[in-house]
Amino acid sequence: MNSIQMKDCRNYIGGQWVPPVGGQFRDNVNPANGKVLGRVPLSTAEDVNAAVEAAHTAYKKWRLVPAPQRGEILYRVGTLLKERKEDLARILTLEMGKVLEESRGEVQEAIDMSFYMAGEGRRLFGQTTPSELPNKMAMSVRESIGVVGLITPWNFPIAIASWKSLPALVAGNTVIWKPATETPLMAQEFVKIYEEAGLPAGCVNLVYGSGTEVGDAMVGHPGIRVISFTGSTEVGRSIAIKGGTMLKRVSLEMGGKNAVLVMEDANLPLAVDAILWGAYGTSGQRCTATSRVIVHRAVQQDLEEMLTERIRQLTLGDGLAEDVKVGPIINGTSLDKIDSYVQIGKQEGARLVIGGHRYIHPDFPAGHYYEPTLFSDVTSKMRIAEEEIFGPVISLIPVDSLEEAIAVNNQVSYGLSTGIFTQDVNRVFTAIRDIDTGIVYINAGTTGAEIHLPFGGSKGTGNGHRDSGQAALDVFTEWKAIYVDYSGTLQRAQIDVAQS
Ligand code: UN1
Repeated sequence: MNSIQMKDCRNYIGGQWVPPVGGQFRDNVNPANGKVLGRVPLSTAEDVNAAVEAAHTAYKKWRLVPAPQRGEILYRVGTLLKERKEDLARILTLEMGKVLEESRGEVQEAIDMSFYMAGEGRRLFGQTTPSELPNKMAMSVRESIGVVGLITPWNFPIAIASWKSLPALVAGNTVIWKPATETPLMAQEFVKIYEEAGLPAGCVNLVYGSGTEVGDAMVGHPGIRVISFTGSTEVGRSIAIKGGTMLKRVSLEMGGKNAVLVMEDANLPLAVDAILWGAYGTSGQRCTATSRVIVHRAVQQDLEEMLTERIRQLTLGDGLAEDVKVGPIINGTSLDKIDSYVQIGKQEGARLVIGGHRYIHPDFPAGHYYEPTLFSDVTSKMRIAEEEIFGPVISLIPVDSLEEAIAVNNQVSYGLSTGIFTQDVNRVFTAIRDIDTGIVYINAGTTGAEIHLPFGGSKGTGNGHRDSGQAALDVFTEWKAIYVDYSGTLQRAQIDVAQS
């Protein structure tokens, strides 16, 4: 049963597509209809060891390739992604479930990131600064670090992989990538593009498998200097602990409990559009999903009615169908978790306005669907207002002022993204100052980050690093400070400096 089959994905190590040493696989299932798309390797530490060895060999040369030339390869990656955008988007929907329009948007995110990081090949700016001594020059440069480990989630299988792999590579590192077991095809296609773009063998190595086996082996491998992880706070914390004892750089992007704040002067139709998109796009399976709506009591009823009316019109189904607005949930475990939170919400006394059940699709009974769900009269202490659900569930929390709205927004243990709807410029700037999340939107929902800005958050969401944007280079480079003394004498810093 475990012998290699046609539709099996393979690891990519040192430029070769190879089956996992232990020969174990599991099915890759389309969440929209339960159909098996192929199999994904369940690799072991042995595969990780081989990948690290290949990455080390490749690193010796790759670090010396001039960054503008590394950037050229990334530019070709962007061009190939662009040419194949439609095919890639279809594969993405097939194995992950998000609706086609969103899949296209996600592939576009990887295209944007490729061109952006290709340009970094000609920047990678350091600083020059005067020395305190005469005839001496001082500067700092970004240096590559070595072999880096990337652990990426299924909800944005190519965008997040692009946020991490492209800056790592342009900076001269080599990569071991463990994608989520739910989205192996997307990883395979992305790596094929790296291969075709001319990336030398061993610069990107793909090792499929579980977090407990492959992820753990990566974190524990002394040859991997950086771990960049996106996933749950629970797993992120354990990576930080283990990586920390080995003095690794660990960059974590974890959960969210994002809110849209709707003030009494808000443009309500606009807020409704944004909330629906933020909450039910990707079926709520985004770190940035809108999961709380903190609403001024004066407009609570209007907002609730407008949302309910629009939720009724949402079509659930296979994301490949153009009329479908809400796709499936990734798997049965996630579906159970979402439903258990809905039960908790009811027990806690929240008022279920609409939704609240699994949806059995008449054409796809084996698919995993959950009705877009809205709770109202939620209080900020309820678990549904505090914990990440990662599904299509919104909690409406009434408040009486901007100050209270911001306090409720900030009281959760996460800090990723917040949107606020108000027409008042004074409130806008107060909100920008006092909201404690890493991303703030004014008159827009909680999703829609662009790749050239830092992505990430505070508290339980992150540990101070950022994906994407210039900030991503900080994860994958080491600063080197360089002093060039051309005085021909011993000049002692701090001592041989003329005092005034
Ligand atoms: C995520 O949910 O993990 O801003 C990433 C957004 C997307 C990225 C989301 N551009 O919603």
